[in-house]
Amino acid sequence: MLDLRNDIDHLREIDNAHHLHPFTDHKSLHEGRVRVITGAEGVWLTDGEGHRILDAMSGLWCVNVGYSQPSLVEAAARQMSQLPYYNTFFSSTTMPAAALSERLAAIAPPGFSRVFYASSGSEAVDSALRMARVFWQLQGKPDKRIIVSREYGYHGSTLAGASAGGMRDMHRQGGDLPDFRQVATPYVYRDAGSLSPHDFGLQAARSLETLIEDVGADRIAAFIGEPIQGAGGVIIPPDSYWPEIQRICRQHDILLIADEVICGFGRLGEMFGSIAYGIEPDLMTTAKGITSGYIPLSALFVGDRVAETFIEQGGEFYHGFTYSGHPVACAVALANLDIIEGQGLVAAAERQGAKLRAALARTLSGHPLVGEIRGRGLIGAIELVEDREAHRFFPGSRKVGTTCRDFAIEEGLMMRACRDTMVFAPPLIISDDEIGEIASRAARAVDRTWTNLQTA
Ligand code: PXG
Repeated sequence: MLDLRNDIDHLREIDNAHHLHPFTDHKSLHEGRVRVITGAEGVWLTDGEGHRILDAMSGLWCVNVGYSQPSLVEAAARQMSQLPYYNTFFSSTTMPAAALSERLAAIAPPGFSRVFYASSGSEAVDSALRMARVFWQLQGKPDKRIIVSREYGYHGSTLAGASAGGMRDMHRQGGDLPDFRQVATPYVYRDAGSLSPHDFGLQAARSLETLIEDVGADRIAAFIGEPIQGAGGVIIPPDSYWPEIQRICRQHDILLIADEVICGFGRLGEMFGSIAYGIEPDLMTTAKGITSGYIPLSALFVGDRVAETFIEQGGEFYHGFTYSGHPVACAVALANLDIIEGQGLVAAAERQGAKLRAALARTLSGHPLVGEIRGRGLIGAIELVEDREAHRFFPGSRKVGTTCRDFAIEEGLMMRACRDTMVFAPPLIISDDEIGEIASRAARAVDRTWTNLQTA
């Protein structure tokens, strides 16, 4: 085998020649230079040039326990040597799949006793949507098919996930199945205007009620939403929002799906976002933090009302994946939960998140480019704006967000730009010193963006 570790340029060449990347402008990647990541430790990445980059994004919002946890590696190796694969179809199970199910049921919010496995967040969402529709078929209401989601929602990249999401670019590229509708999102900074956050939260939730009046509750299967919207720009709802959504769903008998793919497993300072916001969903999709990204796994938590309907009524649910309940992935998830619980990482998310927001306030509040710094637990955002008084954003053509992201990476900080909203979600193991590093590096990136705008 070739040893590519010492030949990063060769690695770039073969990658360029043979690898099409996800969510990528292929033309510009081919004209530019792919970033090679060669290793990672704790919260730090190492790139092909030997630079150390503080990963304030936990990869893609997933490496909750950080990059160097030997117990996850050992759990995978042990399971691989004992039983590397067996499926959970045709009345079979494996030890890790059964044990993880019991463990997940124990930490789930009340009303959840069962899980359904897949390998990605998108598959968990797809499973939730199909389960919701079949649930209504079993209830004798086959016309309840429509899935309602929100502007800027992200629910994955399969046809169903893209259709459920609120990203128009994904709809335009074929993710536009019938029977999907979008309603407003509670984006306080952008839209509240003179309304109090409380009143604005109620108003945003009631866009669901308006849609129900329009299409009829007898055609709507489910509402899906992230407790805090992640990929859409860390949109944090006012406290009035979720109780009102819950009321509307209950009143009209619409299933409520909490998409916890980012919020789940400690990110918000509670084990699940639904606990943080007092949501009582019927279905809950999780992935990412369930194994801290060490190996693909997702779990759809199925509420008792839905699960018991399937169990009592019988009839095959024609749905599942080769890797549903993969024993190696489940074994890693168990080791991952040992760390999250054993090291108190849920409480750490709350504690370190507050410190991170305070540190960012010290280095960035009052900066002419910064409209707002917001967050909950270890997820947050910095709004870069043209006019702080009017909450006015720059025109997209100025590319302020991606400019700031590129400066941040040069400063050794991995952040992500959602439009001009800089978002972060570092590993839950982040130390006080590393929090200080995020704040000072982010401030340098924002300063350089500001200087760049003055001279452009
Ligand atoms: N739901 C939510 C809430 C997510 O954030 C998915 C579903 C889909 O998960 P999979 O495992 O199929 O990717 C996600 C994924 C980004 C980014 O750049 C966000 C995600 C994935 C990739 C990139 O913010 N979220």
